[in-house]
Amino acid sequence: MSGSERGATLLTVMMIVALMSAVAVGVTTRLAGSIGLSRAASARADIYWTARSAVVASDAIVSGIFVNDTNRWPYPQAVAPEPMIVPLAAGDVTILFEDASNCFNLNLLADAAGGADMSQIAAFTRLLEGIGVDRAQASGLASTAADWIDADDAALSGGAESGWYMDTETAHATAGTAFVSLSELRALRGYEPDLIAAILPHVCVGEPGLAGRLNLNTMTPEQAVLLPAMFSAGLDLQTARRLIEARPVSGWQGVEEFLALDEIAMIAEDIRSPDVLSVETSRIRSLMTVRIGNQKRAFDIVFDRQGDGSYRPGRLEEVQG
Ligand SMILES: [Ca+2]
Repeated sequence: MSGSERGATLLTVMMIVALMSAVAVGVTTRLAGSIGLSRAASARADIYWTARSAVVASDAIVSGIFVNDTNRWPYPQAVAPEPMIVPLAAGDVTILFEDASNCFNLNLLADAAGGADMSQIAAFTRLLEGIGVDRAQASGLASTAADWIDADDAALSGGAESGWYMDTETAHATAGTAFVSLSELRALRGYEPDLIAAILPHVCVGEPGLAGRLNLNTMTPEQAVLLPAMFSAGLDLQTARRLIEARPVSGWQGVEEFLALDEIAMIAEDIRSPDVLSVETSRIRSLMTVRIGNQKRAFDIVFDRQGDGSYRPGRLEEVQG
């Protein structure tokens, strides 16, 4: 795609947001008048419909442009300037794209048949240890998360199944199926608010069975905890952090270059999982902030890269606080 074509696509996308939003807002305003909705309720509806428009626009950008590029972050400013601000009649919407590849997909804790995946549970345990949870507790928390989505009713060692939750104040069952939202973590045994806050920057709810890959070139030192967790138990956190901090300015040209580093090459091959590494993007997050009148709300949607290189949108979620 040429530069002028990209510019045209971007313009189209901005038109989509502005037009769809104008139509939606027109509808809710009329609706509000006819059924007596308050002005505040009407603004809330306008914000929601504007966010939906922004999703359509984000999808158009991600599927129409990103796929045709090299898929290396950052994308050229002409394709996805950041942030992209679309003015609206009564406010504006800001769209910001981020590489969201660097996370542990909680839905890998159970396989396609609904069975708990012990190697992924071990990986999640290492991740929890990496953020400061002690080993015994980390193992139980990882099992608890696997029990939440696995198909059976038998609790893993240290885990918890419906029987345990039924006895709690807000009796509920485990999901028994893949996580739909990270907000579900609040319902899990032992997942206290402080712990969830520490975990959230490192986990994601990806498509079940879709093993997203880490992007070595966008990984921050804080995210380096994902390397001992997902790539190799033989790599310690301090070394992982140091390697990310010492990354070449223009990034590693390929995974091979990273694997050839002394600290990595010395790790036995049978305890390495190079398949989780990449220098490309596998997830893109679109953060959409909608401002209408004096109300402002933020939403996000994540696009997961499929085997054929295309990106599939996940679920629109409101970003809290
Ligand atoms: Ca279970």
